[in-house]
Amino acid sequence: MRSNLNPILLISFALAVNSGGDSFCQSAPSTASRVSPKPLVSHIYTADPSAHVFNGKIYIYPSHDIEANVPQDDDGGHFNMRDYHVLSMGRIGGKVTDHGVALDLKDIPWAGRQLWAPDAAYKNGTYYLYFPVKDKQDVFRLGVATSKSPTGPFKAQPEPIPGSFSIDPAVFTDTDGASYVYFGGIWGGQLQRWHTGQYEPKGSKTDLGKDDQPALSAKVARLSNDMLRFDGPVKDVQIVDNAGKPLLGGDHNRRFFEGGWMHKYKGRYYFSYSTGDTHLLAYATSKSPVGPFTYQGVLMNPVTGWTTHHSIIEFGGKWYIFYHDVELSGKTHLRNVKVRELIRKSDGSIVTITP
Ligand code: FUB
Repeated sequence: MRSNLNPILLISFALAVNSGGDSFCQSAPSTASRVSPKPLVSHIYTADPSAHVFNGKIYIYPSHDIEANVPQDDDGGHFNMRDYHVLSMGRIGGKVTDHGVALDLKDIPWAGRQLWAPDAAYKNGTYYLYFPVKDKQDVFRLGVATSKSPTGPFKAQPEPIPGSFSIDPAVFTDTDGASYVYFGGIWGGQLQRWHTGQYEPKGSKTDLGKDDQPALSAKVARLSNDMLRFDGPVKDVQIVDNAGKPLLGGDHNRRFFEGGWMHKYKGRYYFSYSTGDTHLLAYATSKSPVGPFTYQGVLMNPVTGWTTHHSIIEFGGKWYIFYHDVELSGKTHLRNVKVRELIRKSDGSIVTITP
């Protein structure tokens, strides 16, 4: 994630028509509805919405954007968020409730600054809030906090998740009960600083590698039974093209940048993500939750604002995408969350949304 100001981006891109790997039968999706929904709330700025259905109700775990008057820099220093609020709604289009502060930076013993995009999960009577924040050495780590309520307040664990790094955790629980956390983000998300397996404090965008070499991958780790640790090694979320070749670092229209999300539809695993500097939400599919994933196409064209970040849920027999733009503020670090229906073709491929 970086700091460019709020362009309204019109970017042309190629939609993949796949014939190999995990592929769809139908041709590239057409463009979905052009009717733009309204922000879900306007009394605070919210972004990076991770939505879940708990007990028949929709809960949204967003970032809480604030004007912290931090100058923009290339590492996203102006995204200087300090707490999380949880939103809920009984139905799409219904009243949205803000449940207030669910976790505050000051109550995370190891945290330094910048509470970025969170996610949540539920297991055995406990709700888990996963979050990225820079530690006191200014290195992004993933933390976890727990509550007996989906709206918190959440109590943070005293230390980050051991072996965690970078940003944007997204937790997916499979139909067999196994939970996985997908994470990572390049540039301001520091993923490139871990390309040797150790943290390189002077790491920069040059560590992204060469344009003709495989792109940096998002990461995935299985979660332990208590949901508080990684259970096993951190693995690459490899994304390949329809010939089975890894996407390259120079393929900015298709390669992973940040904001990963996993959902399952008719037995197939859909890994979706932001392409960052090309401002697309793209997706890739696999027969396994840990991939490799075959690139399929674009979920959503660029929104207003530099960042684009989303989640996908099923509710009441329909599928929805939660995302953000900057309709309320016009500023790239003061965002607002929205929701709209996600339309699929009969083969499971997703119709591209143009916001
Ligand atoms: O909200 C801060 C960062 O902006 C998130 O972690 C990224 O995904 C981007 O949306």
